[in-house]
Amino acid sequence: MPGRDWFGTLAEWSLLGSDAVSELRERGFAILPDAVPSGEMEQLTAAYDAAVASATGDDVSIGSTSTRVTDFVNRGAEFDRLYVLPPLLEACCRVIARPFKLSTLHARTLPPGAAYQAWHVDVGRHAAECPLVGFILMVDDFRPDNGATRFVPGSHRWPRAPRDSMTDVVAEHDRQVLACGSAGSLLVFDGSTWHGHTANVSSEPRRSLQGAFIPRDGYAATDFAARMQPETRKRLGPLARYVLALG
Ligand SMILES: O=C(O)CCC(=O)C(=O)O
Repeated sequence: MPGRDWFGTLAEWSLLGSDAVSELRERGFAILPDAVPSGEMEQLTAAYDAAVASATGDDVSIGSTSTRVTDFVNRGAEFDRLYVLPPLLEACCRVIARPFKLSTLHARTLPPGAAYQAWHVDVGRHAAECPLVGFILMVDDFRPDNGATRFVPGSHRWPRAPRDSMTDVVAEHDRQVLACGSAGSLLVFDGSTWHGHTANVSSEPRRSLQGAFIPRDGYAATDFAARMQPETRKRLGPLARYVLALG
């Protein structure tokens, strides 16, 4: 028996709101406040800290401006809803416009003192993984002083990536805007939009959960089938199984 046509089902959803739809289309990104209600953030933040603290080995990468911990599909039930949030999946339908799957879900913490990240796009224009939808759940408020993500609105339609267009890839761009929001807000963006985090000059870390969706025939950066833990598998509903491209 053929599986359910999840893409067809999701493509009929209309939960994003017209402002977010037009921001995503015209600017290349949108901020969805309260994607996780404020009353649930304390528990999610505690789960984030515990998961990051217990991660080991190759799952942890300490970069020059942030620390990343991979695979939040398998780090607790608190994170299960993040990659099946209906407005996020609707954004995927709109931007990717064909069946898609999750490619990554990780934590990214910017410590105090983190420098600007270079302007970049998340996918090459001709890659099988394009279009890509990126998302960032703000675990802390994103503010101008703690490293809020910056974007160049409309740059998702530009033919060239920042490194092919700028001599200084951390310099301010005259059209840049900061994506600020309260903890629990979800930043959704077309991965071809120029972006990067700003500097964290505050005294606290800026925590976030980030991921990407790609066309279903693209190469996922995380092999969720191979990493799947039995306790995670037991929790997955049919939509999560579709999104994770599990057989
Ligand atoms: O953490 C952020 O604000 C952006 C991170 C990002 O764009 C990336 O790591 O590719």
